[in-house]
Amino acid sequence: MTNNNNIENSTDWAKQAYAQLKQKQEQQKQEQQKLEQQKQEQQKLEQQKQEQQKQEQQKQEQQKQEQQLKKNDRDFFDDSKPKLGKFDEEFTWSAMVLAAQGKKVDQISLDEIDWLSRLRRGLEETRKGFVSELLDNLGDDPLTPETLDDLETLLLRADAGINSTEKIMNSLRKKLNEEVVGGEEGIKFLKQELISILEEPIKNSNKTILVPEKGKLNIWLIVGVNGVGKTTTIGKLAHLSTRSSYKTLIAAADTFRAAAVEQLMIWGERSNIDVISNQSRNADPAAVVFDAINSAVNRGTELLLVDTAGRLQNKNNLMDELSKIRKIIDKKVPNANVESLLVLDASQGQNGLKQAKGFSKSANLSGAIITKLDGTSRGGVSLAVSLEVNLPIRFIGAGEGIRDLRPFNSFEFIEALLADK
Ligand SMILES: Nc1nc2c(ncn2[C@@H]2O[C@H](COP(=O)(O)OP(=O)(O)OP(=O)(O)O)[C@@H](O)[C@H]2O)c(=O)[nH]1
Ligand SMILES: [Mg+2]
Repeated sequence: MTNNNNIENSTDWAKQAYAQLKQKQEQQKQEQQKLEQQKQEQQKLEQQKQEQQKQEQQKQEQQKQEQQLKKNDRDFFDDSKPKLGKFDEEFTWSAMVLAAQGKKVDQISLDEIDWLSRLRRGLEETRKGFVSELLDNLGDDPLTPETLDDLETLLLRADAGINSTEKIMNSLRKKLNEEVVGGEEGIKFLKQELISILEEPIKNSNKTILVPEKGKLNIWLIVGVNGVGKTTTIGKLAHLSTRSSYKTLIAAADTFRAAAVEQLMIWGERSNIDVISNQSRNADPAAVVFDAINSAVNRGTELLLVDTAGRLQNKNNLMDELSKIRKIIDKKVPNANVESLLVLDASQGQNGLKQAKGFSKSANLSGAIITKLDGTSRGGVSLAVSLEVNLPIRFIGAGEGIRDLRPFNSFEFIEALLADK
């Protein structure tokens, strides 16, 4: 009986255990099925997502291509983008000049080649009247006192000024007294002398090249008599500045000439830069600068370019106006880096030099910008500015386009000036 009971009990237990096992297995199966289902759903979702992403990518790719096509069209007409010139004589020359400065091929940008070609073309007039004749006279023969006399005349004709010419001639005569100087060597020596004149004030300023200090307010006052190219230069500088990622702002402090603000607005628009102005007639220029400084400080501007009048009722007014502007700047933002840059029109030759002397007395100048080097035969005036007014040349302009201005480089300049040799 006891045994039977035991057997019955054990079969019950076995039955129960079996039933439980079955139930558990069923549960596991269901859970597995559920998991499988979830997994499948997830995979499906993943696939859908991938498909969507792929479609999105394709769409973006297509849009990019369309934009690029449109951009290519725009660039073709847009003068602000460099275009690859022909592999002509100019191109080779530009590459040579850059290589002579130690730049490797992969460091030379299209922009640089493009500029050097244009600079060379710009200086063509000066070169024709000066170098070509000089080279005709020199030939490959050694220098003689007579060829030096010719050189003297040519330097004066290119508006290098009496003092620079004399300095160069003295060095050449000294060299000639010491040794026989061949034609080619003479040109090399001449180039070195010319470069050293241009480099002297640059060296004295302790700044090889003028660049705004990042993360700080730099204010560049652009001054000069009327028509020399101040406003155009501001337009070109603004372009250079934004392209170099400086936060830039323009102050229209020429309130004397009616159309000045409008002209500046157009330049501002070209580079997407705001122009602070006061449209009312004969507004106070110093007040415009005051407002512009406020905006500059609020916006974290890094370069504020100030356009000034080239002509007022009389010359004293002009100088007074400039010193008033300067005082406001010094008082309001004493820690800003301030540059007072005199714009000189190369085609005015020695006349421009007189202006430089006049301004340097009262406008606290720190540098010069030579414009209109294209189409003048008086590019030599740059030498006179460096030697006689002791102003470092900071930029040169050779054309009316937005890209026709570059930081001054004496080596490039002299190579472009004496480009035939
Ligand atoms: N060829 C050439 N023309 C230039 C250059 N820079 C300026 N100009 C032209 O010179 C003329 C006068 O230029 P502006 O920039 O208005 O001169 P500005 O000094 O601001 O003149 P004011 O405001 O009247 O004092 C314009 O026709 C410019 O296009 C240059 O580098 N080359
Ligand atoms: Mg102007």
